[in-house]
Amino acid sequence: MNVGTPQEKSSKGPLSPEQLAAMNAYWRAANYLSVGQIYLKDNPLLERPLTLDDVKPRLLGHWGTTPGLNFLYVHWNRLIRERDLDMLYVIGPGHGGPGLVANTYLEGSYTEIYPHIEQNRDGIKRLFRQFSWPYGIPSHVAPETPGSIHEGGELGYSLVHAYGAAFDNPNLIVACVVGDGEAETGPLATSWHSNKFLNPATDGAVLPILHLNGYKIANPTVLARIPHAELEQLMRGYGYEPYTLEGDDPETMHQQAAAVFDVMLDRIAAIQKAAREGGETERPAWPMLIMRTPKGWTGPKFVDGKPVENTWRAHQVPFSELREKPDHLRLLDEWMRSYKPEELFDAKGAFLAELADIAPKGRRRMGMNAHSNGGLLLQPLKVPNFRDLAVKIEGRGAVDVESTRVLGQLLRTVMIANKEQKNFRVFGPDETASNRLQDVIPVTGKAWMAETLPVDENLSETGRVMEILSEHMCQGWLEGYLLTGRHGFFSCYEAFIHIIDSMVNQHAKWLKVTRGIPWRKPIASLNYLLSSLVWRQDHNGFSHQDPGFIDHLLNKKADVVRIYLPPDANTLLSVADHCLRSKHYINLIVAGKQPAPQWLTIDEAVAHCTTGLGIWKWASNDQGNPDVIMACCGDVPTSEALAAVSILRAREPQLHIRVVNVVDLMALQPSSEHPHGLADDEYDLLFPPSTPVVFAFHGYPWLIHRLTYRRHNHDNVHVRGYKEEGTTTTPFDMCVLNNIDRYQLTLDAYRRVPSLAPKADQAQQWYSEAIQRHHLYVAENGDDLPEIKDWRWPHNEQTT
Ligand SMILES: Cc1ncc(C[n+]2csc(CCOP(=O)(O)OP(=O)(O)O)c2C)c(N)n1
Ligand SMILES: [Mg+2]
Repeated sequence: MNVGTPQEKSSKGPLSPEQLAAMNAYWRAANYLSVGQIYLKDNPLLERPLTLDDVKPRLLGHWGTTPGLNFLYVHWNRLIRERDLDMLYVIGPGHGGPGLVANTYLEGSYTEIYPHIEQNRDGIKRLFRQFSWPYGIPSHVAPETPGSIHEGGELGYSLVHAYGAAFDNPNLIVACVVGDGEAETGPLATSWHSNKFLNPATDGAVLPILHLNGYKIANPTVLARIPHAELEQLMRGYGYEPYTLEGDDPETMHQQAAAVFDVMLDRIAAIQKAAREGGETERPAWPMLIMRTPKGWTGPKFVDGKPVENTWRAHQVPFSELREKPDHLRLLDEWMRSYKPEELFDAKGAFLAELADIAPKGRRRMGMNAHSNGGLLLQPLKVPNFRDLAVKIEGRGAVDVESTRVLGQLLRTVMIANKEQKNFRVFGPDETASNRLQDVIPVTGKAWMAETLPVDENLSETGRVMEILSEHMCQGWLEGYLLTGRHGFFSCYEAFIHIIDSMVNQHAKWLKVTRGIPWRKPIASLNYLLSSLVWRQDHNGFSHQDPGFIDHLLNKKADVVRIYLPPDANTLLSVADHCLRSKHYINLIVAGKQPAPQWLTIDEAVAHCTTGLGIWKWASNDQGNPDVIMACCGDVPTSEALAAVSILRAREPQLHIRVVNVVDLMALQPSSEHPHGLADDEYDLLFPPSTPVVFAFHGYPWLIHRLTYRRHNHDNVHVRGYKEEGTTTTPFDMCVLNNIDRYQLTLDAYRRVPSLAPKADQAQQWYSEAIQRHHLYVAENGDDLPEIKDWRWPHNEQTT
């Protein structure tokens, strides 16, 4: 069905003349306030002719997208009031920030949150001045913008965020504007498929609006330059029922918009009713709108003889040479007066009461919707006692366990415990089982609204495990879910998490900024498990080897990121328990899925994770006075370091060796740099000044230097890690290729400990022979030497 095609242009429609006039006036007010924010620092009501003194010295902002966003806002307001809707507004072209600021001001939310932006002349002046002003507010929708869950600067994520917000919010409607340029991005192009995962019975609705204003910054958009029928087919192919709204005459457009939205909202209500009351289980074709309106609608048509409205020239500030060209000042004056501010604001500058009255009230205002401030709705996650799942330790390293499988059992108990409150989901790009978290799946199954075949397993319309082969989708859904006050967990292959590097940047910014905004309440942490790690890509090889996400995350603000490398299942349980309960962080857990030796009892694990790093006394023989410290971080490096310790202890029984394991990477930093950082005196007790440190690290070695460069003993720290030598080979050969193997670590000790210096040449010889033996065996047998594969920690005492 197609409502409001251009052929049907008529000023008749569902709006009464009074309603139409009020809505159009409201829209004019929003447009007026948007232009004012971009251009003015004074004379906010144009009570005197504009002068250059009224104009900001630097003109920053984006006009082109804004009138379309404002148009929709006033229509959402009508629908919210008439249908008592719980509605969230997500805008993809986040550079339309002035529009959302203007609208939240007009509806009163802005002044309620920021009382100094009063509803009068002074308030409007401040509203204008603060925009894109040093220490004012950003030009895009941002954490500061009421009603936004979206840091709108980086395009591509609106629709996936909208779906994330809608999951498990059956009464919510998320109106989502997708920029036609934004629609060209990979993440957005995939986001349409979210409708295969949205259950009309138990989730809310997403109402996508493709804002086809025809242009990006400097180019036409692809979707605006394909035949309309092809675009509709594309949307149908994505599983939507497309509607179209096209035109530029305001009054006609208001009527047509009201008509089409009534139809679309009725359609959504019918879909939900059929699913909720009629037991309909077929995937519905949800309505979506193609809105073809001019870029920079109602703005200047020509500037300096060139067309601006309905072209890419309207994208940012349509004209900016006000100081050089007197004509530009006149243009601005005319443009702003075309909205007739004297008919919109009273003598004191307050928005006219009869216009303000058409906005929704209280929490129904989109600027005040509680879902947009998810911390307000956050219920603590129920995390059952992880100690019940502890791996029993009968001898250090005596049993091999797939650590992440144990984590899967914890996630299973969490899924069960929170099934009723429906606020926990697990996300993964088709890797939940591959990462050995499969025990969580059967609790609810995996979300799936598309077709099923008998061969399928565990697919369910009410599944709470979300799997789609798009890291962007997993990340975006989870962000939307968290930002609206729920909890989640994302597991991913280590190498491919880089796909969402940029998305996590934006989320980290959101967390950083919202920490400083008192009205934004903390949300649940974004929890990652990276598994299928660099060291154990036996069957995949180089393409699957990259531990660099740790480095990426480490650049973020210390009060936002936490990075953990638990060396075994019990430490993983303790770390995961902590992360799941935490708020407002990005927690990165790096843990292997392959069978690996288990080291700590659950009590030891909890104690170790609490400090973040510590001496493993059972592996050390330093008696408080080490000759060398064998440090390790990560499961495979920990095993190699311990194997090196066993070699050293056999060869050099007099040597005092201390083993330090690091779980919480941030503990290595000085306490001045990170809240988890160990105080210098405590650090010096672990790593006494002038004691050589041989450090085996999971990731790129220079990262450890970066973290410890200010520590007293830094000159003595010698790090081994991944140095980009990857291939399809045996697990131990990967270590050898990157010089993090037990033989190399042993040799490093010989080279660095003064008392061993006389034996260094001899050790070098021993090393060469060992490596040669390894190479020959691997080449011949395609597997590691038995002494490597079957190695066990030899200094076992009985532990329970
Ligand atoms: C991922 C990303 N790439 C590039 C940009 C730079 N950029 C800002 S606005 C814009 C054009 C957006 O066009 P569209 O989505 O059509 O928005 P609108 O026309 O509504 O302004 C671009 C390329 C960006 N913000 N994000
Ligand atoms: Mg556009």
